[in-house]
Amino acid sequence: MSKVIKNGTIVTADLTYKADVLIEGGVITQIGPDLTGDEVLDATGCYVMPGGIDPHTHLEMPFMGTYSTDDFESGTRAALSGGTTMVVDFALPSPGQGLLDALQMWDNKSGRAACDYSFHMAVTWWGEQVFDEMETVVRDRGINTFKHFMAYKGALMVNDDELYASFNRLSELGGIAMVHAENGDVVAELSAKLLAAGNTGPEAHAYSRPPQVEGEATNRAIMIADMAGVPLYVVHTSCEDSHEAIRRARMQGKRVWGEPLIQHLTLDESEYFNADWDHAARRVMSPPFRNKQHQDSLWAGLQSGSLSVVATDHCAFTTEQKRYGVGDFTKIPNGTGGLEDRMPMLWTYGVNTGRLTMNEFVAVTSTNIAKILNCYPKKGAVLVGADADLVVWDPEKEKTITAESQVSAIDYNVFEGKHVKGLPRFTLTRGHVAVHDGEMRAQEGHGKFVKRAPNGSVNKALSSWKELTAPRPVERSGIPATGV
Ligand code: DUC
Ligand code: ZN
Ligand code: ZN
Ligand code: ZN
Repeated sequence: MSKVIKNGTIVTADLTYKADVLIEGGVITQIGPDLTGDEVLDATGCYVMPGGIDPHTHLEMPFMGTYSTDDFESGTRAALSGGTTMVVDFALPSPGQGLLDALQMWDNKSGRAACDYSFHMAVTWWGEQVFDEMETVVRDRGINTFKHFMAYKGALMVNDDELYASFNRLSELGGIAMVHAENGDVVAELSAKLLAAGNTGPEAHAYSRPPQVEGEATNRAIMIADMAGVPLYVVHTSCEDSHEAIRRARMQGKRVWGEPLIQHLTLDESEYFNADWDHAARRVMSPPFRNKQHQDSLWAGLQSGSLSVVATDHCAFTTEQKRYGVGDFTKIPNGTGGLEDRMPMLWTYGVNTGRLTMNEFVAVTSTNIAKILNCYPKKGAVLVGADADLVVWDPEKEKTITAESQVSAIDYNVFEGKHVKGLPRFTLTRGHVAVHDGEMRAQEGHGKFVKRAPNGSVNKALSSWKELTAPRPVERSGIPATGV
């Protein structure tokens, strides 16, 4: 049965024009005037855009002694309700666990997804098994992105020797390195010092992770990536210190991307200071919320193109889980939600304020990341042949965000009380109408895994540094017979 989206205005990362969209077998088969189909979806007054892609989620993730509460069922339903049609989650081996073993665990969980999804692989330790399995993950399993935690010392963190080894391996395989860039050694020192001085509350979490720890780690990751010759994607860029490093690297011709979160763009550090314990703890995430100057830097980055993608790092814990950290802020599970609010919040605070054009909105919520992750134009496009992952966006539809009305399974929402204008009329996942005017018709298990191929020779063109400093043996005479 075919469907046609009629009377809408198509908005892509580069074009805005009036046309209908015909969908058959889950893909777009025609774009043009006066199309007909078995079922008509009326898009009068709406924009027809590529569905959102959230490249940074942690669904049902084992972390800090518990599991994040939104799983692939509630998480992908939440995504669809807000116009997001694909999520990319992190398969996370525990230290010592094989990559393929971890991937099996994520395969099992993700069977319930209502929208399409992909995985990034995390490298949480280093050894021959990881080195070997990386090739299988890239070549056979369709995963070309590998995340490294430079923080969470004693748990997920990898050191510089491990980063350098992994980045080199990725360079060989055509993969992309990703980093959670915070200096984990310094965070551990600052945390211990704060606790020893009696600072046990959630605000101490922010003091333990100042912008400098992020700026330092981002710079270090960029330099190591450059030496290894691998493209680098910096997740959750939250501050000018990190953004500045990314901006400079891009100006130097390095393949480096930065990803601000909708939370960091719209919420600031006052959430930790002018509030009760639960309010502050519910907003504990790493990196923490920053001040307004850092926020301005992130918006400027989206406008100028030095930052490329808006994500959520959706990692939702209930209030009860957050209370594991009463008396010790280091035990508050790190993470906030945002999957269903990312698109309406960015539209409201970006497009409606004049900070972003509609085309820029599409670029940073969908098209840019589809290109970076090598799934464009299957995803992130309104083109004939692309998957019909679409959102019919009603710029006049409004609501106030509340935990009570949200899809996410937790008991609060960090955007509680925010008024948004701009919401989906329809969200389609491969042609299936999952949301119609707030009514959920998402189907558990509808989602499919999206395979992504490695990059070709592009990795080698990163910078000329490697060529210029390649080891050259020097022929010399007059070598002394003995050393000192
Ligand atoms: N930061 C969070 O806040 N939660 C999940 C992992 C991370 O890096
Ligand atoms: Zn992270
Ligand atoms: Zn994360
Ligand atoms: Zn279906």
